[in-house]
Amino acid sequence: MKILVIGGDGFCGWPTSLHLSANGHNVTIIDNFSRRKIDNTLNTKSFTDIKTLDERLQKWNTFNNIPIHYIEIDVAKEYSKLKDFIESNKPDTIIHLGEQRSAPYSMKNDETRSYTVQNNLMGTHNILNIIVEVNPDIHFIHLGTMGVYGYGTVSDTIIPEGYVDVKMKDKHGVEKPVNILHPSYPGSIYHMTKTQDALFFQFYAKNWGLKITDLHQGIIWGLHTEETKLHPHLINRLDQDSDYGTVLNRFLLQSVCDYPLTIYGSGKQTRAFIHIQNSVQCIKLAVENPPKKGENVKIFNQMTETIQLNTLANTIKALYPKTKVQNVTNPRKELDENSLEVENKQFLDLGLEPIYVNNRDYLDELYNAMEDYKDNFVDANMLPCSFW
Ligand code: USQ
Repeated sequence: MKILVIGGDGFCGWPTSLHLSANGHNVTIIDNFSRRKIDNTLNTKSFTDIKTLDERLQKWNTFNNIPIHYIEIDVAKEYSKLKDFIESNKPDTIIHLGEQRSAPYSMKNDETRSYTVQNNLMGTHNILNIIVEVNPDIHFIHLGTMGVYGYGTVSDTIIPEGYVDVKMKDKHGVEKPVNILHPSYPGSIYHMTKTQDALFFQFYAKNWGLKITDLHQGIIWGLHTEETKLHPHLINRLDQDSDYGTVLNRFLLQSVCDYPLTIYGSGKQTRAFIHIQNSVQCIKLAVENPPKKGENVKIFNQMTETIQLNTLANTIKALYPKTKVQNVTNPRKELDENSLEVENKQFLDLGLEPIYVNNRDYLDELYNAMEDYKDNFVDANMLPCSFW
């Protein structure tokens, strides 16, 4: 299949591109290198030594028969360039991993709020708009987030995959069943853009019959996939700073670097998690199982387990006894404590084999990989610097 990966130089996009390429797909990357540029503005860098996209691809293309190529386009700003490219490239599938994905960064100040809305909503809308014009048969896959559902909206529920059955009263007071998108409860500007994307998708699927898949992903952990492990030039980025670093990877690298784990608030927040290897497998499954034309937007919960943050910290403490923890005043407006159960039957039915956090091999692999990059630890970026 011919696949465009937008954001193919990023933390999800790079290993996704390699995984699809390794499985025989013809991949082209579109990227504007915004993640690398934002690192510079935040005075931080990937914990791992990542190569330029040119160097990465030069190496990958020695491993694989079908080379991956790339083109630099800002999908939110360069509409004509993007349209011309999609017209000439003729992809079967477009995977959009090019949104600004940090909740703290999106809440940092008025400029980052504005940038996140402009980048995420314009980018997503431009692609949909072009698909209608160029080829409505293109399958569009978007990386959404578990955070759109909110936490603890209705106690003791299991979060369904995108839709809920509700009853609405007609004018005679008779209750009638309807199936609707799960109500949105975003906790940041970033999460809000994902909830607004969902309305774009519903409208474009209904009006033009576009084939759209939205992946509501949990917090990724891990670094390596089968493909990124093949050579040091292929290594993935690993965000360590308090804006882009995510909780499990940060806890582990803090332990490696003898820095006390930064538990925000009570540590009783429960979140959904998925290993990066499982994440790329899910995207491949989504590519190979598109919705039919005219069907509802296909929504998957792309996660494998839910864990409370204190449990996570205790697991790391038990495995790596030198670990210390600290309780940090929560910089975010979020529930101090929540329970979370999530339905993920669709990917399991398609054959996904979950990698769980209590799988010692995967945690050790990550811990050992981090040991090699201890010199890249930036102490100054560990405590929160975005507050809301
Ligand atoms: N947290 C800590 N200590 C830290 C960092 C975070 O206690 O050092 C806490 C946060 O307060 C929060 C939880 O850990 O309760 C998760 O925070 P996070 O930064 O790991 O993840 P989040 O901001 O929710 O966003 C990340 C990705 C985002 C993705 C989302 C999936 O950046 O792109 O959409 O995870 S989910 O959280 O399921 O919506």
